[in-house]
Amino acid sequence: QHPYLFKEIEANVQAIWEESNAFRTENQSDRPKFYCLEMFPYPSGRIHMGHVRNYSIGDALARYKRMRGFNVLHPMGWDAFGLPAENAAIQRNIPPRTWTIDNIAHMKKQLKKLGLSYDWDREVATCLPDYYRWNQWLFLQFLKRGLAYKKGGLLNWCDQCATVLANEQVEEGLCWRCKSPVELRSLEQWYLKITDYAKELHDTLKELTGWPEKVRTMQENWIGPSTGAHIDFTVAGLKKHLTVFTTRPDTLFGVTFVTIAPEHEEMEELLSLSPNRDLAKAFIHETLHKRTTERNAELVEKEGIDSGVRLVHPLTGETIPLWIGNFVVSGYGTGIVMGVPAHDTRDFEFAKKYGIPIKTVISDSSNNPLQTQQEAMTGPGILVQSGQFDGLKNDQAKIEITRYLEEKGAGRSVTTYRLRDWGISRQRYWGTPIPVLYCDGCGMVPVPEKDLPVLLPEHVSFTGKGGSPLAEQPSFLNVRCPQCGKDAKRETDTMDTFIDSSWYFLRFTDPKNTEMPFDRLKSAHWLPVDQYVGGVEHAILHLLYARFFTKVLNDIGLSPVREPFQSLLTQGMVLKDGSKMSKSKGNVVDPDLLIDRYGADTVRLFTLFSAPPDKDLAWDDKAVEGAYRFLGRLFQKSQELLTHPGFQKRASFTDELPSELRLVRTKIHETIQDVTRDLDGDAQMNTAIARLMELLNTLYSVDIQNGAAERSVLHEGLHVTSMLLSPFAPHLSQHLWSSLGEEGLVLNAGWPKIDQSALLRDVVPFIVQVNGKLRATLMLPPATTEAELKEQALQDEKVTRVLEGLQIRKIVHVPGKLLNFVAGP
Ligand code: ANZ
Ligand code: ZN
Repeated sequence: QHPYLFKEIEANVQAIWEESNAFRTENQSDRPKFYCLEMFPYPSGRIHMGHVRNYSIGDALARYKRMRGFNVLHPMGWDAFGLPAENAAIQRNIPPRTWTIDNIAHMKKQLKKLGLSYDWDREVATCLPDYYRWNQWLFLQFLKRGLAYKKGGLLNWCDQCATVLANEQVEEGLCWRCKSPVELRSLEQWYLKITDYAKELHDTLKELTGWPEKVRTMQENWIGPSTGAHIDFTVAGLKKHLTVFTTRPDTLFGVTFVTIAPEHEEMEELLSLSPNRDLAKAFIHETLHKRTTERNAELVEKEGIDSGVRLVHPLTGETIPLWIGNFVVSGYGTGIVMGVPAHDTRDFEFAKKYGIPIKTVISDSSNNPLQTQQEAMTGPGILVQSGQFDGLKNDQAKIEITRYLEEKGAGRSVTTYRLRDWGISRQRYWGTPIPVLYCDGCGMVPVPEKDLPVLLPEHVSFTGKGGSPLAEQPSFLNVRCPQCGKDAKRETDTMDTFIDSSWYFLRFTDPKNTEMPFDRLKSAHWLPVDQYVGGVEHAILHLLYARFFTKVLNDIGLSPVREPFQSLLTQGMVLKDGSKMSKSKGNVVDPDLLIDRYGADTVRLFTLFSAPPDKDLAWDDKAVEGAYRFLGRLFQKSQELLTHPGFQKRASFTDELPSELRLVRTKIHETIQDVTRDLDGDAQMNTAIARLMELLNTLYSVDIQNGAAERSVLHEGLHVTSMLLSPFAPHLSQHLWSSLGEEGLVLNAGWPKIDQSALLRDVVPFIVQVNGKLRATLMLPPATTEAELKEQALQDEKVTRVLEGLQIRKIVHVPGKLLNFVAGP
């Protein structure tokens, strides 16, 4: 018995990796590149099983590709800005920086204990000035190009987190982070113009064939394209028009009112000519107040008021009243909607409530124009009461009416997107300061590039009352205007931390650059990321922002590509007792304890073996034990060989092997073939590992006491196993590799070659029984006849021994399988 001393083995192997700088990646290489990336973690304090799974999958791919001859870039870093650090500061009086840096140190140790093959020389932490200065620099580039702007408006506000949230961060009216209800507040903040890229972000989704379909669909829905028309309504008495967005230009002749969002930018000017001004203003005030208290615009009862402003219908010249309505969303379309009560349910209810006329312009087969006085007719039909367009099918009318409007200059076809600009201001401390300042004389002034980084002050006090501590910090706040030299104030908002992760994959290609965020040539060598691995919870936000940044950086001439991630693997969740493993559910398994008890290889192997990477993984203590037992048995069998007095390094075969051993070799080489297929295809690591388990079972049938041939075959089997297993259980594999007499790292050994001649299954096992009891297994060609089989069987000593003194009475033969001697005295 040879106990599997995983602690010793893992410590030794990790020391070898460390000493030989095994995971360092050079930018220059004559091998093809492969960029393997896992989503970098937030340094919350400890690694959890979700991390372990994510990183075990990525590491297996990185190691596999490396063995297959690629120059692999496999970096790791820390998404290190964010709220928990500030909460820790408030609760425990530790500076956010200290808390974060300590956590990073601890988690890095944990990752190293897992034996992950990261090039730590490329480590980045986004909270350090050498990283975030480039956030600032990039922000200035966005600003120069009009892709960053400041705007006032109603924003999602989480009181608990005391910060603004992007729309993406509000889930069913609740804060994505703390789950408390989100309110609307009127604030000024900075935006990035992601909407400028909405079309491309949408249209190129279909080219991302290496992404899971479900992630592409989620992005598609998020960007939310909608085709229709912009139609202009002239404002009576003003030399201007209001533009509506509609998906139903075919209903244009049925417009009886137009509705504008209460917070619309043009409201002041419009109301200036309204006799209804005071009432309208009161309505607006009340509506916006209700929105903040009732929190969710969609849940509020539809209400409106006639603004008193009058518009002119672009085709009929009729006078159309402009209403202000609480149901019009200010950030969608143009924030102004044409009301067609006969054919839109919401408009119908609104018209009924306020006594607005209902005019039918589409008729279905029943041909009764009165029906729309009872309910809206939203289906297809033929145009009526629509002038020259009468009689057209409404689908055709969409095209014709839009074309006519285009000729008249009163409309055009458009595709709008649900996607809004990305609000990036956060009223928090632990983030990248937005590099602008405000001067009484010069207005908003960007911080000159040479003055970057705008450093986060180290010593700030946290009151816990919300609001940015930066605004309370005079040494930070007060500066001189770089343009006129007068007193000025810094911007105190910091950037959404999603900015940090929107370009970190580019920084990894050149992480120490002090002149630029990254070198163009280096990024051109490595991008796109060949394989990205991470949680599906990032399917929308992070991946969309990263795509957006990549496109902008490409337009700036920095990024070599327009799409950052060639292939995406979204791993499933780790479940325990049927629900997601999470602190709040109190069902977490601590990876440290597991590593201590079973070793890193077992933990990694379990997470990879128990489910395909993209499926949920149910925690199962028995399966952990199973992974552990497998590694122990592998170790045991190898020790049996290594301690045998006849053990030779690099055993080779005598030319003719007995048939059982030939079959073992077939299994060995089939395993190479199958594992390779599993990994090249859909990264089916679970089946790859299952095959290695089967192979070990076969190797256990080899009895090395029998002779040198057995020892040679076992040697080959273990040698191949040490290579095939090394992406999954790298420590034991490396240990085995060295024990079997190989030099250096198995990681650099290439991938095992298939011996085609071993693959030919020229013989199959035949079972020989005497009176139903197994006495021998003979390896013979499948077509062996009964007579040949009998002849072979009667030459086998194990069979003849039991037949001694007996008469053969009958022979049962199952062709290709079995021979049973029925014998008696
Ligand atoms: C007239 C009309 C007639 C409409 C009809 C529909 C049916 P999707 O498909 O989601 O893009 N709309 C436009 N902007 C809006 C806003 N900011 N807030 C609320 N509603 C808005 O929806 C587009 C339709 O939603 C548009 O087409 C407009 O109403 C409304 F029989 O215009 B429709
Ligand atoms: Zn100035």
